[in-house]
Amino acid sequence: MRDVAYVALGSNVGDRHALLAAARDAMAALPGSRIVAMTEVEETAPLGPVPQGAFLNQMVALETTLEPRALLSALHAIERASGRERRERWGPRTLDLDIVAFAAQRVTDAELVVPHPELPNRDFWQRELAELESTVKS
Ligand code: PH2
Ligand code: MG
Ligand code: MG
Repeated sequence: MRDVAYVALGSNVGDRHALLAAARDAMAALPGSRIVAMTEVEETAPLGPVPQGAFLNQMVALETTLEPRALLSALHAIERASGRERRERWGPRTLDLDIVAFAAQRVTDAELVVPHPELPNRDFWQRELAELESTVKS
């Protein structure tokens, strides 16, 4: 089945614009997948307990035939290809790719919760998601 996943991109280490661009290219190259809408890239102050540099954030609407868990492992592979090392929770990262929402699907297991549990706490995700949903549905 073809569905639309809403994927948040974030980077606060390295060449942030280039890292987001490479991530968009890699997502568009996933099997059965294409980017059908994307927001502007915006700079946001770091959220959470760890003092760190500002993030570039963006969200894309990815039409895909991949199931949510298959998409998650593909996104993790793209993160690893960016040089990301999983060190500190909420800490600085070259690239973070989070599934914020996935059509009308709900997922709750040890590896993946969709819609993303941080969605209620992130104004910029709510704004970006609303913008993309209205583009995709119109
Ligand atoms: N991601 C985090 C922690 N803090 N802050 C901003 N502004 N943007 C993020 O994407 C972000 C964050 C952990 O995933
Ligand atoms: Mg994240
Ligand atoms: Mg993440």
